Parts: sequence; structure tokens; C-alpha cells
Amino acid sequence: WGVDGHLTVCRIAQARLSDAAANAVKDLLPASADDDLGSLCSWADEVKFHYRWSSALHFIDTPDNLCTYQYTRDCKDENGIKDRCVAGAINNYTTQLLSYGNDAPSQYNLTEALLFLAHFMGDIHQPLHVGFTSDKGGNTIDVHWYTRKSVLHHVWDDNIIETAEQRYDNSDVNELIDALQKNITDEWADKVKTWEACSSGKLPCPNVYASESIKAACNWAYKGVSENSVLEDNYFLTRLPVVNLRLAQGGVRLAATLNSIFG
Ligand code: DCM
Ligand code: DCM
Ligand code: DCM
Ligand code: ZN
Ligand code: ZN
Repeated sequence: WGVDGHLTVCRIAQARLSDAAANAVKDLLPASADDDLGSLCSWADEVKFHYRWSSALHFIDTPDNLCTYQYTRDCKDENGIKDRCVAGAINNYTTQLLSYGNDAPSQYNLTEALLFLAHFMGDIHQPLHVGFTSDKGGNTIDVHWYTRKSVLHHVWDDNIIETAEQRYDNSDVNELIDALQKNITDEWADKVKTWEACSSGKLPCPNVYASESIKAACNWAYKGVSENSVLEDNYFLTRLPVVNLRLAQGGVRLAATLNSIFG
């Protein structure tokens, strides 16, 4: 996601934290964040170049046209080093954060662990962050978003959200966040418990989130799109509900994960 997508995931999550998790987040955030996790939710994108090892942790490449994801097959970087993908990173930073509150000081930088976990929980819900290998999750597919040049990956990171904000939200991301929070308590209320649950028992379950993403990538993101496709209202109106759902699920699951870690 772009800045607004990540901000939305983190704002939805922070509003759902237990007292214990809210206190831990407050403790771990730098004072400059003013207790607002959203203000640092895109930090992981800013340090990609400085922490070069971290750039592979934002996504998963899956086999072309298969539309499935398997951890042991797919969670590796371009050099084949295993666990270096967004699902592995979510496991890793969750494990690090579990050392919070131990008697001995943690060997990890738990502020960075929190910022990475919050960011990667967003990215794993972006369908094209679990896309095909040869097109780099839609990065090599040139399209037009209405009259402007774009690439399919950027359409899903940013363009759909920007167009929704312009059309429905007075170009104010806070209105998008409010609308999604209303949907979470009303329209989606019955489903939220299933989003929060993890069949493996222990939160988080990044393999579930990644499998959902590649299915949505095939059924919605890639579907009907080819090189130089012009994407406009028909695509926007049918894909926006998917984007809204994935942002909401990312926020709900980030909160559930932090509540579990710090609870
Ligand atoms: N890892 C994991 N589960 C854990 C701990 C680590 O999947 N409980 C994975 C994710 C990390 C990788 O191990 O990306 C090793 O991370 P690194 O070598 O970057 O520290
Ligand atoms: N990305 C991806 N899959 C890839 C490569 C990149 O999902 N195989 C993501 C990471 C960024 C965006 O695409 O969100 C742009 O990547 P980059 O900045 O590496 O071009
Ligand atoms: N929406 C939005 N901003 C609003 C109102 C709605 O972004 N002020 C989004 C959230 C809704 C979507 O539009 O989920 C409409 O899709 P649906 O009717 O499927 O919920
Ligand atoms: Zn992206
Ligand atoms: Zn990212």
C-alpha cells in the first residue's frame, strides 16, 4: 500500500487495542510519534534503501498463473534465502515483540519490530504483494488509470484509494477511515471474529492472509487486465470493495495480533 493505505490499517488497528497493548505501543513508539502508530506506519518503506535487506520483506512472489501460495515453496528472496518474505517477516517480528516486558532487556530493537510488524501486516493484505513472480506483483504491467499512465501494482497500492477519497471522502483519508470503521462495526460485524481467529491457534497466521491475497490477485487484480489496458469506472467500482475489505482485515488482524502479543 501507499501512505494512505498503511495509515488506514494502523489507525483501524490502534483504535481496537486492549489497554495492555495500547500501553506497550505507547511505550515503544518514539515520543515524536505523539502516540500515533499511523504516523510511522510507512517508516518501513522509507528505510528500504538504508536497510537494504528489508526490501524483500514487503512481498511474496508466487509461481506465475498458479494462484496459490505455500510458505516452504514461496517464502524466500530472489537469492532463494528462505523466510525472507512478508509472511516470514511477520513471524519474525512477532517473535521479537514477545520479548517485550521480559526481565532482561530485549536483544532486539522492539520499536523497529513494532513498526515493521504494523507495516507488513498491511502489505500482506495487498493482493498484488502476493502476486506472480515474472511481473513482480504487477509492477511490470503498464496500464492507464483513467487518462493517466500507471502500473497495475500502483493501481492497487494507491490509485484505487486516491480515486475513492476524491469521489467519496472530500479527499480526506480520515473520512475513508471513518467509513471503514463503521463497516467493521455494522456490515462486517459478524465476519470480524472469523478475521481475527487463526486456525493454527496462535496469532498471527500470515499464511492465511497471503493465501487470501493471491486468490484476490487472480480473481480481481489481474482479471481482465493486460499490457496497456485502460482501467476506469468499471474496474474501479468493482475492485474498490476488495480494497476496502483488505484494509479493514489488515487493521483488525494487526490489532488482534498486538492484543495477543502484549496480552
Ligand atoms: N522466522 C520465522 N519464524 C520465527 C522466526 C524467524 O519465520 N519464529 C523467519 C522470518 C525471518 C527469518 O526467519 O525473515 C530470519 O530473519 P533474519 O534472518 O532476517 O533475522
Ligand atoms: N513489490 C512486490 N513484488 C515484487 C517487487 C516489488 O510486491 N516482486 C512491491 C514493493 C513495492 C512496490 O512493489 O510496494 C514497488 O517495488 P519497488 O519499489 O521495488 O519497485
Ligand atoms: N466508502 C468510502 N468513503 C465513504 C463511504 C464509503 O470509501 N465516505 C467506501 C467504503 C465502502 C465502499 O465505499 O465499503 C462502498 O462499498 P460497499 O457498498 O461495498 O461497502
Ligand atoms: Zn506495493
Ligand atoms: Zn511496504
